[in-house]
Amino acid sequence: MPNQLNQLLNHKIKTEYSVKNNWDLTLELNLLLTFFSHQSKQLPVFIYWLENYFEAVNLPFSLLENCLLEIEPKHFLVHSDLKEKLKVNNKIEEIGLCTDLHIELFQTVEKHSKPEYRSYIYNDAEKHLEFLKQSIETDSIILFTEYIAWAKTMLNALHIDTSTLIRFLVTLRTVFHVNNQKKEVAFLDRGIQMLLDGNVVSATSEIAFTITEESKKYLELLLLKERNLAKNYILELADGGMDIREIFLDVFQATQYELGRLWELNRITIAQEHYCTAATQTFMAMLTARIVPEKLIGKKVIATCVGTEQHELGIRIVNDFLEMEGWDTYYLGANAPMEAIILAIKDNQPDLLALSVTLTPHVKNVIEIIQKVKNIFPTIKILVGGYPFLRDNSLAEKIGADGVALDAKQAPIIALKLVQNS
Ligand code: B12
Repeated sequence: MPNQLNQLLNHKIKTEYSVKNNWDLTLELNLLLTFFSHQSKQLPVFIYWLENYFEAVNLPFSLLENCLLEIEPKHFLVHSDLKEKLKVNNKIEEIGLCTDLHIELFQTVEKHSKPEYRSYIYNDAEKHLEFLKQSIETDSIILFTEYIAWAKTMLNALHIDTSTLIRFLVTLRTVFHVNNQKKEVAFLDRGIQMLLDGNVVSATSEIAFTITEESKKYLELLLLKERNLAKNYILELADGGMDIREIFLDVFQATQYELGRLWELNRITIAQEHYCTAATQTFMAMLTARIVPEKLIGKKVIATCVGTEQHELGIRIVNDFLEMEGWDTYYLGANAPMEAIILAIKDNQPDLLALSVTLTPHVKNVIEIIQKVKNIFPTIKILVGGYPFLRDNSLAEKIGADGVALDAKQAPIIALKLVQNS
């Protein structure tokens, strides 16, 4: 019966709406019929969930009702008022509500029996909502769809089907719909439609155009646990005349991107990534010691990550490149609280503040720091960079930064322009 219903639905969608559809609602229809036959308390809320699914892809819900009536005339879908049940009063409640609704509807079909099931679902809801809210706050659908593509890639690599993700996004939509949160609904719809259209791959899972012969060889040695050979290879490159900047970007950065890709595709373990990253950090320090800085240009920079951001290699390379160009640098690294950054500015009086962020939810920390710094130190220029800025090229301007650079090669050029113009 669910198969028959699914076929009929798909046929109608194709013929009556000529919509490109990759729907397979067999599982959901099965659930609907089970809820019907047991007259379970989940039935009204599940019907509402299904309405949300249809609305997300711009199809009338009556389509399902008609198909159902055609196959089994006794069925009749009743609307019910769910406003009280799904009303959200605050952020924490929102995550819990999405989690509980999803579990209430899908625990049986997703076949999770582990006691940690709720915490898995809660963590996923928390992550999805963090990325969603930050993308909305910066009005950046690109950041959200890129996140969805990333989540899909990660799940598929763990052999979890895309439909599981779609189902969860519909649950979130259901909660936001009841609470009349239109932006959230609109962003979720874009994500759901994109997944149903297929051909979704995250930018970080594609082989980076930056990959080089040297980075391939270097990574190969590290993955073979040949740390010493990898070190010797780097020394060979440096002694052979390869510019340190080139080694940083064409070997280290390219390798880091490739490591991320392999981790995302579940082809290397977290330990392998940590091992390789740690080795690279050591070799970077080894090369930094060889840098003979240019004559100081009389400009000072504070370079730092924001909030709980742990990805620090990017800003460290930027800092080293600025130093090579004669900047006086004060580097804070990862995990820098806003108060510490403000204090460092008071102490050092820099011309430039360079802020790095990798995870989209941390963009809010950049916004907060920019606002605070502009308020207290109006003459300091702020340069930003990192993954969200690579994806959305209007983001830096939107959040009030003075400049953005896509990599460490661009950074000194843009940094100098900013402080010279001031
Ligand atoms: C190493 C690594 C880690 C290490 C970081 C160690 C360290 N000390 O830095 C550890 C293990 C801590 C880590 C943790 C996590 N990571 Co991680 N990590 C990476 C990895 C593999 C490499 C990062 C790196 O070193 N890049 C190399 C540098 C040189 O490149 P870059 O940062 O882009 O910097 C350049 C430019 O962006 C620019 N730039 C950067 N900052 C700035 C600032 C300024 C001012 C300017 C001008 C320019 C600029 O210039 C830089 C130099 O050219 C990336 C993969 C990737 N694609 O980056 C994943 C990656 C970033 N991590 C990822 C994830 C998911 C996580 C975790 C959430 C995982 C988890 N479940 O816990 C946590 C989050 C931790 C946190 N709170 O920050 C995802 C993010 C996906 C997404 N869509 O958001 C990625 C993309 C992996 C993947 N492919 O899935 N990670």
